[in-house]
Amino acid sequence: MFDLRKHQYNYFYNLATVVEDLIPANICDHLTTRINGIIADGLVDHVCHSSLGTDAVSDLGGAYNHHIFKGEDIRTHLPELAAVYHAVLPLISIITCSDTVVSPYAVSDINIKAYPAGGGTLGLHYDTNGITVLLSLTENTEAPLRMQIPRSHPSKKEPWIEHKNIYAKKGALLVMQGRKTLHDSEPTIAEQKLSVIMNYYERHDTYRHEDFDNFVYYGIKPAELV
Ligand SMILES: O=C(O)CCC(=O)C(=O)O
Ligand SMILES: [Fe+2]
Repeated sequence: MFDLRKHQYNYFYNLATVVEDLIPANICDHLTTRINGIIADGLVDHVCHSSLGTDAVSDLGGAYNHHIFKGEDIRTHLPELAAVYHAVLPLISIITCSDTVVSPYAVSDINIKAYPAGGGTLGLHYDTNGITVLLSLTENTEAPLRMQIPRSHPSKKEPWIEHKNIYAKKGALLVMQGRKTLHDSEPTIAEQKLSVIMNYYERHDTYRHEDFDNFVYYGIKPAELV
């Protein structure tokens, strides 16, 4: 049974929780086949750059190598994923105990990052949006999402970082406080990894740095924050 308290605890204390078996495996496989057809037809961009990040976009300048489906690509080719994005909003709202809203940014509201086998990756960064939700379409034994969770306690002299690796489970939904945890996607070796990224905000806070989308989608180096 769905254990709301467990998800709220994990979301707040561990900065992420995973709701398993949200979408049946055969539906994920069907979506994967269509996604790979769209990539093979050259209809979506390949993001491939490294060392461009700055503090302005909360990025540490790692390597990026994945195909990207932007908001419009999803609405054109995979409209059912846009429906999922809207349909799970109440679930996200109760897990995060927040007045969750869908993103007002049409390029980045819902994306797919398709990491190819043999080096598909995403550099170390914080997310700009308050609530990040990842729907995994593949089951992976490699290329985990690597999270750094900042910890501190009055009984300890220094704060410390806890490292956590989360491997993609087909059909699972990960709900994460992406602004509070540095994270990346470890390079793939032999497997493809497909993440559907759904960005949500809280009603009172829909901030997004204006250079961020040019950086992540088009590899344009952002200006420093002044
Ligand atoms: O695909 C992943 O595991 C991570 C994706 C991510 O961090 C992002 O899109 O901001
Ligand atoms: Fe992220």
